[in-house]
Amino acid sequence: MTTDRLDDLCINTIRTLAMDGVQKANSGHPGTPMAMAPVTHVLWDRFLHFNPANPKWMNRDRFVLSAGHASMLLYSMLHINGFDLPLEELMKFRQLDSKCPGHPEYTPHDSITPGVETTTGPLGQGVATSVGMGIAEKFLAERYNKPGHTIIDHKIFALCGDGCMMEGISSEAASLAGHLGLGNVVWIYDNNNITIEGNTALAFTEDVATRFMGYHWNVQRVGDANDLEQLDRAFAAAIAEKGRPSLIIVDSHIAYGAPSKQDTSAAHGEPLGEEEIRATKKRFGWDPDKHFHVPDEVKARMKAVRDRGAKSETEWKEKFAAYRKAHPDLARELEMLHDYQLPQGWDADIAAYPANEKGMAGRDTSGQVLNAVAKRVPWVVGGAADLAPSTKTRLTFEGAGDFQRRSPGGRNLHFGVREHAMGAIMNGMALSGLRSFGSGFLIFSDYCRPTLRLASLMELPVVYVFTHDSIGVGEDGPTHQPIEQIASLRAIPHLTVMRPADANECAESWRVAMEVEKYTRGERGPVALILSRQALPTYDRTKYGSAAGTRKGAYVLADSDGAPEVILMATGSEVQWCVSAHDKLKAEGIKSRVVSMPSWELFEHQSQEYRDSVLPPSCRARVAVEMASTFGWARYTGLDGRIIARADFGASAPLKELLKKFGFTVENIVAEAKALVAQRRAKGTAS
Ligand SMILES: Cc1ncc(C[n+]2csc(CCOP(=O)(O)OP(=O)(O)O)c2C)c(N)n1
Repeated sequence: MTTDRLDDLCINTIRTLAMDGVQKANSGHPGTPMAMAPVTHVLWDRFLHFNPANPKWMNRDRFVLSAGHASMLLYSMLHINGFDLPLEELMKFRQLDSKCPGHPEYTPHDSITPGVETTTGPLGQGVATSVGMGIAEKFLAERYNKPGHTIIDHKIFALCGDGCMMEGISSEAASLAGHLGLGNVVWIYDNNNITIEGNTALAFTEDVATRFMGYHWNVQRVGDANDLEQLDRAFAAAIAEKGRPSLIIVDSHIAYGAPSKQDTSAAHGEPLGEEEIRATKKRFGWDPDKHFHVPDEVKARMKAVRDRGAKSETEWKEKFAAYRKAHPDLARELEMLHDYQLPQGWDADIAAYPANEKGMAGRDTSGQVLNAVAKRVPWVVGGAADLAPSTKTRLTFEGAGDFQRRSPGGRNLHFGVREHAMGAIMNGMALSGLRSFGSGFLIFSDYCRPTLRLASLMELPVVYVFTHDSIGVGEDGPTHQPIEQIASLRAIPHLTVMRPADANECAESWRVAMEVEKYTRGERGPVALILSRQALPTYDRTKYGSAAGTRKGAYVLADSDGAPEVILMATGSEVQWCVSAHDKLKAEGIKSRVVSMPSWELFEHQSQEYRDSVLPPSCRARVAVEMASTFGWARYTGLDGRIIARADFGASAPLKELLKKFGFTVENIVAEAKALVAQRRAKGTAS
């Protein structure tokens, strides 16, 4: 058989599997897999280095399907290339517990689809994530390759459509990738002119090629998605380009081959229909009565692909064995980071902060702790969206340096004013084993929300440092004063939100951030540190509860003899007012308890017994204080409690005035607590 014929068979297998999968599920997106089948086939068959038997091979090339709706394309590719994804799974496309969910889903545990590199579906995320993978590859190659030992040299390919191109995040990420000269990143743009509402003429007439040239990308165009030789040349040229990322614009026809649905938006997201599928299969020389048909020649090829993959990895393993001999410590590091492990003693330099009434701003402590950790964990890499001087995230120890085109071993990444891409890039870096962090003002966490959500869905260990955490920013006014952000972050599953009250809680929060699975019963996921701009007193821990309580999410900081009559609970900068209120109440003969609650999520992971010991159910007089949205606090105050928080936006004024106006004062906390205690006493209940 000629290679041409085998190519055709593979391509049409991909197309027909996609048609059949979508038809059987009665939902999904057949058009793009049919159009892009030749493109992905040429890439995977001739250029991509992978081993289907080990989808986690460290130096594999990455393929990211940014157009996640075209998931049947990826599943078909994985199947015909010998991954552990049997046809039965493709037949269960979009069904409960199938390995072929509606959009590609990644988890670190390999539990869903072997070979899927990242979760995609929200358009633009995949391409932006690929830039993070590109940065990681450059960083790892720079740090770990040594003369005569090239251990890391993989490439990252991402396939996107008009939708990804329209989303702003692709512009942010492409701009940074161009600036950094990421020659290891190749995006393939499926230029089929069709989106859901119809032709792109409706809303997308920009010149994409010119735009990417402006970003300093190497831009090529393939005028026909079915021209395998043109595709071959374009991939070869993109791979040969070392100093710039590459964009290959491929003109294609959605639902290629479907007699009445080709080039229509109907083919984007609906099954083609039985009759149309029969007619299309006939055109491809397929038996229209056969479903999920994989010709024998394509099956036979699977073995060849498996053998090729095994050989690639074996050769690499031999290289790695020689590397291990020459550089045992570096080899160990690489293995460790690949498994998300941390080196022994990684937290040894984290300081214990002595009591200090004047204290430190949360962001300052965080900067110190981050530096202490990053110095000992060489694969901690990150930065800020142009706010490092404010978020205090700069790594300042000797040799930390900037990550730039000519210094890809630098640990400080300048994301630029691009919060959204920052989040996706952090995800891509984490997917390649780096411990990435990113930072910005809490108010702009909204700009990272989609990426934070994906990190949570994928349980990626990324750390967000959000500073300027409340109306405490004062004069900047309501545009910069977060209100609903903390509550909305708390609403994201698998995201651990931490708002420390003092320097030692902050140090503990970083410990949690680096090893979150230890404190969440094995659950990984991102951590968002919510930090103050203003100084917070450092508590005398011989007098107050131990800061180790931070790891449990909430703990008793200050207490009274005997059962409390009222509980004062707060997070972050508000805890200090509760402590002052506690002292005042004591002087008036009222027994109160102060509960510091740096993390609701961690608290919810504790046993009922522990939670009841901190917040005894019998004590219903409870006051919660947080300079943010009231939303959610009733969970802990109950119907009888009081919430001192904001149900509206802030205002532009000096902080002192705002605190008074909005009731964030010790006097107000005392007054609310006394009112509750008075009610209980009047009713004759102890608490
Ligand atoms: C952020 C985001 N917005 C909207 C959607 C819904 N959506 C899915 S596919 C699509 C159109 C994409 O068009 P294109 O990228 O050209 O894909 P094609 O039609 O070629 O398959 C839209 C709007 C989404 N998945 N993500």
